[in-house]
Amino acid sequence: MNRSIISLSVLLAGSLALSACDRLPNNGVDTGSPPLDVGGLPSAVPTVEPSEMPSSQPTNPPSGMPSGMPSGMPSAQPSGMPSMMPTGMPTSMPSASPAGSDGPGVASPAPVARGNASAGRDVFRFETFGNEGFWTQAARLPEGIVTAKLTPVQALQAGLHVDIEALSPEVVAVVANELKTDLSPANAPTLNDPKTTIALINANAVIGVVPKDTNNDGKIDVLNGDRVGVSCALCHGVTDRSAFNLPNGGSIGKRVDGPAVTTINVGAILAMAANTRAFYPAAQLASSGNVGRAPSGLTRTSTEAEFDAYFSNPSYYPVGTFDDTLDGNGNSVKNPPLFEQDLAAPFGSAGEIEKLEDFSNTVFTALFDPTALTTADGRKFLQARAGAAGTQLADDYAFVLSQTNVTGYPYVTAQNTGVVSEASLVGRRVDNQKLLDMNAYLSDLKSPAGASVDQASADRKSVV
Ligand code: HEC
Ligand SMILES: [Ca+2]
Ligand SMILES: [Ca+2]
Ligand SMILES: [Ca+2]
Repeated sequence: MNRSIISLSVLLAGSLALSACDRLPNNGVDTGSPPLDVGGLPSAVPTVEPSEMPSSQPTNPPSGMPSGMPSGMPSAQPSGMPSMMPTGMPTSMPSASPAGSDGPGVASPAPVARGNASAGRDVFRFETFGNEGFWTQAARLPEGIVTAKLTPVQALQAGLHVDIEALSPEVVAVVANELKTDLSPANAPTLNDPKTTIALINANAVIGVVPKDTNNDGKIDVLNGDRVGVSCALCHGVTDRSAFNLPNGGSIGKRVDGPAVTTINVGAILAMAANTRAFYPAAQLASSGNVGRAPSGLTRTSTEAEFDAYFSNPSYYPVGTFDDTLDGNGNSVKNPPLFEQDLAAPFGSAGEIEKLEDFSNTVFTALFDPTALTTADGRKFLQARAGAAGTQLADDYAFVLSQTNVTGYPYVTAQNTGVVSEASLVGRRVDNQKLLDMNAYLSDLKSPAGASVDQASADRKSVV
């Protein structure tokens, strides 16, 4: 994800170049405006951003979300985007591979700094650093879930996973009985009752959707004063599917951390929020040159319904993907697994982040609370990466937040470092010990067993 933040200028620059020189026919956003000032960008190095290559293309069919989404495979990523090397590349960029190795050219990548792995498990599963402020006050996801009357069956269809160990024995018994049925409302009333969804969230059973006792009364009730945030587990954690598995959807069972969450419909979940416009920088925007899978980009005056239509359309925002570039380009990419992080440095698809804790910090301080882009240091970051276009993005986003009555941001509890660097990309840094604890946990995650193969065939050295 950090890849994306880091390469924000790359993407913005690419899209601006597109809008200025290469305007696509029929994109519906040709305003005839003069090319935007991209002064101050690093000089162009014609190279392809690996993470934007079609390898990020989703392969999952759309899940059965109840909103009548169009079916069919999502279209490919926009091709031919020009790209530039961002400034401030880490010093550990791969150079020549060591002799005799076809591995990365980093001879001795920095070992992952380790804290306490068991504390890190809780950070991975439950830590929000206060992002429930963004998800509840700004994006208003719980309000949207109530309005949509989201049932547990629909939540599973959206690809959410349920931690059975968070449920009481009584609830498990009821659910187990209903899971034996055809899940119709007549035969599975509890699993078709929107109140059950809220109860599951209150029980902290929906993986990656984290309730917090915001009003400090010792109880969790997200309909009465408590807020809901998100954690890393949302896109990097599933279950063992021991109680239930919905093909192309979610599951119920014991938590399994690390596998890619390939069937979650992040776009549909973002659309369900009552104020989806709070995700403005993560949408496909006309002002960024309308780069993305949709025929036209959104603007700062687009309606909630228009934002919902973009995010909930799996042809535009494919199932199993997340747009981790806050750049106005509609370029969501596949959720990856998180195994063998100790071997994976440098991090991100394009390998531009040297330290895992820096990667995680960017997720917490920017992706889980994009309002940070409107702060002085958030603007400094955008400006450094994309010049005037970055400032325009921040201005437009602040306008959208004000139009939708969002105040009191940014929400995440972090130290203002006063420095815009890889360690605090938008000038903010969350508790470092927790980041190191999660480093240890992620580094220790065991990858799943491989497929069973015929050993004789596997041992045969010759290539047919
Ligand atoms: C909403 C979905 C989502 C959430 C939540 C999420 N991620 Fe990711 N993560 C992604 C996607 C998509 C990518 C791939 C981005 C890319 O190509 O760089 C990714 C990439 C990564 C990578 C890079 C893997 C590699 O091979 O280098 C790491 C590490 C990572 N995430 C850790 C985290 C951590 C830690 C958190 C919580 C702070 C988190 N993620 C939360 C979707 C998510
Ligand atoms: Ca409470
Ligand atoms: Ca919405
Ligand atoms: Ca983007």
